[in-house]
Amino acid sequence: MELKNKKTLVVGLAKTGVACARFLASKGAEVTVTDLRKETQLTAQLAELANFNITLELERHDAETFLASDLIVVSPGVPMEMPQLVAAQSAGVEIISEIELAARFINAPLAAITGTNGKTTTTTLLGAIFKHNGYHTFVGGNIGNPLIEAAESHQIVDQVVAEISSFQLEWITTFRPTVAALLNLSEDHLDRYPGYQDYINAKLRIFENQTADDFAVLNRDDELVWEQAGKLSAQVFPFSRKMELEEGIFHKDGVITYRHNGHEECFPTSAIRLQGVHNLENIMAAMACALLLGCRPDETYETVLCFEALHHRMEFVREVAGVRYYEDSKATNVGSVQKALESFEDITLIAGGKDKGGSYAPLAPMISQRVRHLILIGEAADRMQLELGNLTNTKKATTLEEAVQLAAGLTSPGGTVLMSPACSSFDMFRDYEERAQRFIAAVNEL
Ligand code: UMA
Ligand code: ADP
Repeated sequence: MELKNKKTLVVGLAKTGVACARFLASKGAEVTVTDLRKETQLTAQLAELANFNITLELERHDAETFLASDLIVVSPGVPMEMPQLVAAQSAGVEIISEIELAARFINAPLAAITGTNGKTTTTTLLGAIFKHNGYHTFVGGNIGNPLIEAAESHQIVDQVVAEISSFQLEWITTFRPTVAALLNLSEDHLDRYPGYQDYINAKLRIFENQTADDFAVLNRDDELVWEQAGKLSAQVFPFSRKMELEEGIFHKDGVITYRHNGHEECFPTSAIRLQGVHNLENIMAAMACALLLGCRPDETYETVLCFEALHHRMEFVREVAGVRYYEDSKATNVGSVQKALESFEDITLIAGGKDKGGSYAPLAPMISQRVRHLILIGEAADRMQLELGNLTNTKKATTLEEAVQLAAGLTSPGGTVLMSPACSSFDMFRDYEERAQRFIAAVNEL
């Protein structure tokens, strides 16, 4: 792809925008960056671009600039239906996402991980497996560092592992992973998409440019995921916790078995540190990607055995007066909370936050069975109360600290206090990490 002297427009100036602007400028493109925020809110980003010749259009998105561009690169946080983008698309301007731009400049095999939950855990584990197998590995994407940094890097890269969100897939045209994994599907991001099917359709685009030379690693146990198997051009490689597979990777009687082209490898699970059935799925998906891309079984298994849970995903905080406190701040949708509730009994659940527009009703059976007290916080509290409030003893709290105090007073020894919000954090906190730290601090105060 030739970028020299091309009129390019980068929409959004946060992590993605900065990395894209830098990349495009270094390739000789004429770069304009536009963001709705003010200069004073963007000092850190602007400092990173100080050495580049870049035109800024801040506090606005000028339709004329969009129309006058040869190429527009869109940040994941920018909605597809923005009128300036729609007009530019109708006028025939090429519009791509950052992962599309990156993929055009990456020569190494690309393993791309998507799904509603488990992306970061699986991506991190897969990156660790490649590294332990001796590959120079770039790990990035939705996990935090833009994929374009893999293309920008002047170092050798043998394998690229990318966590991919639905937002990043919205503007792809040729993005083609050598191995693409779809971990699961459940409702999320309905504040961005008109309906659940639109969210699913965006996710499925990860397979759209694959051919029979590539692999699609699919969750055999997730009905919505498995429905796609017959529609894909890639070779389908299933993973399952529930059934034995002739071709694929599955868990049965404490052993993970990998079967591919008549070859079989077995890996006992008893010494694996990562707990929870959902993590078994993440492990199988990561192992499948690694082994399909040429990793050695021994090194792959060694990495899995050593791998510990990532922070803020069902993490144990402390035991106080016989009550165990867990924080699961990264559980920002119903699917992830469901897995957390499956992992404990006699639960006091602290949930709520910024509502993402989905239904909380799928949590009802687990709440009835396992949640003794439900404490609701944040903007979503009223809607959650309507949908779930008659199932168990339900209270509201105005702050997270108050919720922790309430939980401590209500929970009997032997019980578990779990913060697993089913919502994003932006109504009360900077991000899920700050929410986690505030919970930990409140528990430590007890
Ligand atoms: N902006 C505009 N106009 C708009 C909307 C936004 O100018 O109409 C500007 C904002 O003012 C802001 C910038 O765009 O300055 C924000 O861009 P961004 O939200 O794309 O932020 P980045 O820092 O570039 O982060 C993105 C991903 N963000 C989102 O998908 C919302 C990060 O995922 C990702 O780590 C990063 O790129 C690197 O690839 C975050 C995320 O929340 C963690 N992802 C969602 C999730 O995991 O659930 C999908
Ligand atoms: P993502 O990057 O997709 O958000 P994470 O690995 O960060 O995934 O985990 C986010 C939340 O989902 C955590 O609460 C975690 O316990 C839960 N989780 C992790 N893996 C799975 C899975 N395979 N299925 C359902 N929930 C999961």
